[in-house]
Amino acid sequence: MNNIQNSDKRILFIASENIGKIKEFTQLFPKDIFDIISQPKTIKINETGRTFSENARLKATEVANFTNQWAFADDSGLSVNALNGAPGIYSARYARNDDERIARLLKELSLVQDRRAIFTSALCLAAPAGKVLIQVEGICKGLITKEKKGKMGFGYDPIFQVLGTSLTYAEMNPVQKQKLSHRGVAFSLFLQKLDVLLSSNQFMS
Ligand code: ITT
Repeated sequence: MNNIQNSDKRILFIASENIGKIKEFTQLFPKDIFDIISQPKTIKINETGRTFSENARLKATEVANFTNQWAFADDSGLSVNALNGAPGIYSARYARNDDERIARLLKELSLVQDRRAIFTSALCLAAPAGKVLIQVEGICKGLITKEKKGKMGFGYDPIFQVLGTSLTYAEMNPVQKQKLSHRGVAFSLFLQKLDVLLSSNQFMS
């Protein structure tokens, strides 16, 4: 990562109300570049996009506009093969809370052999006033387990087993999850683009 002085640090709002995501991003972001702050509670964003990328863009630009600071958003979700990609962008709206979302998914798949699913994370960085500077997407392939396994993480973690491993996200420690997860993959692409941005004039404006 570029050599940036502390005095050049920018405030970065994480445009999210999801505590699990905010925790992961706080661990992922290089501490010397941004001071990370959670989205103001007064902002309510309607996720009207048709794709993960559109929704990430919407969240980042609205928070950047509102705060006149840098804003970063993640739109993510679980697309299940046997459900034609559902819940997909509606993953957060699939039921009222994590337990109910998991219960609904396991019920819908109770008689289904094909357990394949893909987790997607779309990330977006917007400059103050809302100009989009970075958009990337990462995925992780896996299988929906028949029951919950593991206690770590958040959301659908206990029922998403990463392809090529015997572990669900919830059985992985944060470092393991970062390495393999949709968000970890997207974030390493994001860091490559951020590095380029840091050397350009746009970061200083
Ligand atoms: P924000 O929009 O405020 O960021 P949200 O929870 O509504 O929070 P999304 O609209 O992106 O976020 O919905 C993502 C859904 O997928 C939500 O139910 C998450 O809990 C779940 N999810 C995303 N990443 C996950 C991960 O790494 N592990 C488990 N579940 C995840």
